Amino acid sequence: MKKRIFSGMQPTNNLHLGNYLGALRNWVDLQQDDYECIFCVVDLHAITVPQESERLAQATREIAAAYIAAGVDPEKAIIFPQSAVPAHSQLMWMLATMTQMGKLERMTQFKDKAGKNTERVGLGLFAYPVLMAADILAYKATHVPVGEDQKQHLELAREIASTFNTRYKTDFFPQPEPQILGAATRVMSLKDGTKKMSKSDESDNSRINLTDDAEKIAAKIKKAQTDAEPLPHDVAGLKERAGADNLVTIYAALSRRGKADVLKEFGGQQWSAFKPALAELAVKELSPITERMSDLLAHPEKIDKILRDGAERADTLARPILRDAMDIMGFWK
Ligand code: AQP
Repeated sequence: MKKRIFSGMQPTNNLHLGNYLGALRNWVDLQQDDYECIFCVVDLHAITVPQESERLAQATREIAAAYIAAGVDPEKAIIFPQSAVPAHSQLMWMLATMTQMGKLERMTQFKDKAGKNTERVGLGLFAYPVLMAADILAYKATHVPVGEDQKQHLELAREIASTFNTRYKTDFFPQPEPQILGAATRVMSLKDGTKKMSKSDESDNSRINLTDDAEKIAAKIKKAQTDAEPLPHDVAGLKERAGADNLVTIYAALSRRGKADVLKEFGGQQWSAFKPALAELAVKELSPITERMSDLLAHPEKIDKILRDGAERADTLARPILRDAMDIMGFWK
């Protein structure tokens, strides 16, 4: 059987360098003949925190445009909005009935996003990992390329698949394999090297957006957190220097080199020499994507067609899998 890849991004804000290096660029690399690729814009996940209804559809188009601009080929891969395929929500409910609350309570993303306010957050935020399991299992996806922050959710998806299989004495759902690839599996905030770069960070200076122009990218990198020491000569010298480690990691990932190799070139130099080199590299990689994105967004009807066709293709794959799962559980038909 052909390997089947599933992954997605939330239309919560513009995509940033972390989304790109941790996931999107790997999706593009994985588009090979022996993989069937399904890339979803996970709008049902986005509404686990409040979204403006006037913005949601356009944000969905923008994420789809970013996928295509980065190199996802809509002729080969399926690109679609999660809300357009009902199997995601239906399977989620079925799987929710066999997911323990205790396991969901241990999810670090829930704890981070809920903060101290766990009594008042919505059920959707709590159940987010079950929907993610349904997203993957609705296609019997075998591989899931994600950043490191999604590893815990993916482990839970594997457990949920096992619970279903054990409960119904079947091998119906495969165990989806995480693919955490590249040098930058967890890109950190430019303002605080101990915090993940995130779309929802209040400070725009904490991240490089795929829509930032060259000037903005250079300005953000210039302001990025480092320390008073010059760049070290080896990777061990980055220990306890989160901001420094982050910038070297980003450079390594963008240039597809190892960190040791980067430090061979820049070790002993000042940040004032390294930062412009990093900015130049980031602009070289991102500006063609930004340009293609704005060309694509000038024709929203073309993006809508890709999303509609994608939804149809995704529905054709997911519908029979959902029905089979319902048959295994014994539902009327
Ligand atoms: N900082 C990061 N470094 C590497 N990979 C990352 N990803 C996210 N942040 C980083 C990966 O990008 C994919 C899509 O993420 P998402 O849209 O589902 O949302 P998220 O993981 O919650 O990322 P954000 O940017 O922090 O969004 P918000 O602020 O809306 O929650 C995933 O594969 C993720 O691993």
